[in-house]
Amino acid sequence: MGKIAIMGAMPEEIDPLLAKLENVKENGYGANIYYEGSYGSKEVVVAYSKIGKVFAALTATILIEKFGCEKLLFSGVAGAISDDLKIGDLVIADGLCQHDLDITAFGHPYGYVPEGEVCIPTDVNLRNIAKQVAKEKDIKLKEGVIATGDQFVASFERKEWVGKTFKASALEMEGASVAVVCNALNVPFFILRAISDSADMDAGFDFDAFLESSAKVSAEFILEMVGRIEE
Ligand code: 3QA
Repeated sequence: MGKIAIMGAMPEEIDPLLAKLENVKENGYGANIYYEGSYGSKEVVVAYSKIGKVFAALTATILIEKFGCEKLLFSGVAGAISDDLKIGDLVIADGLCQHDLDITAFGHPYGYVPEGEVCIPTDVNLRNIAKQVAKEKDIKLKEGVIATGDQFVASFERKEWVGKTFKASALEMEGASVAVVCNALNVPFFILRAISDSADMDAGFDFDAFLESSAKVSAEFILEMVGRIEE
C-alpha cells in the first residue's frame, strides 16, 4: 500500500488533518513543510502549498516525486457557482479546468493550450469512495466541474462567465494545476471542496467568516475516505 498525499492550499485547510495525524515527522523542502505520518494503517504526507496554481503545482510535484506518494487527495474550500451549493456544502470535481488560461486570439477555446486539455478528469475509484462515504453518512455531495484560476473571484459577472464557459459548479485557485501534475505523472487524484462563499460581491466577507468551518467539513470527509482506500 503506497503513501497517500493530502494537500490543501492554506494552513486552515490542513490544520484539521494535522490534528488527527499520528507519528508526525516534519520535513522542510522547497520552501515548504511536509508532514509525514499515519492515519490508522495508512501512511500519508500532508502539506499546504500556499495560494494559487504555481505553488499548488510545485507542492503536488514534490509530494509525488520527492515523497513517493501514489495517490493525491486535495481538501479545501471553494466559491460556489451553482445555486444549489450553499456555504458548508461539499463538492467533488469530476473534472478540472483553468478558467484564466486564454489563447483564444489564435482560435482556441478558453482553457486550452496545444497538447493540453480543457478539462482533466479525476480518478473514478476515489470518486466512488467519496460517494460511498456520503451515502453511509447521509451527507449531501455534489459532483461537477471545478474551475481554477489565479484570481479570488468576487464578482457576479466573472462567476457567471466561468459557469457558462466551463459548465462549472464551483471555482477555486489550485485544483486544475494539481490535475495537470497528477495527470502527467499518472497519479490517481481527487479534489474535494466545501463551499466558503458564493464568489459574488459578498465573497471576501463570507470567505473570512466561513474558511475555518468549511475547511473542517472538507478535511473530516477526506479522513473518512482515507480509511476506505484499499489498494
Ligand atoms: C482564497 C483561497 C485560495 O487558496 C482559493 C481559497 C474560496 N472562495 C474562492 C473564490 N475565488 C477563488 N477561490 C476561492 N481558495 C485566497 S484569497 C484570501 C487570502 O487571505 C478557494 C476559494 N471566491 C489571506 C489573508 O490575507
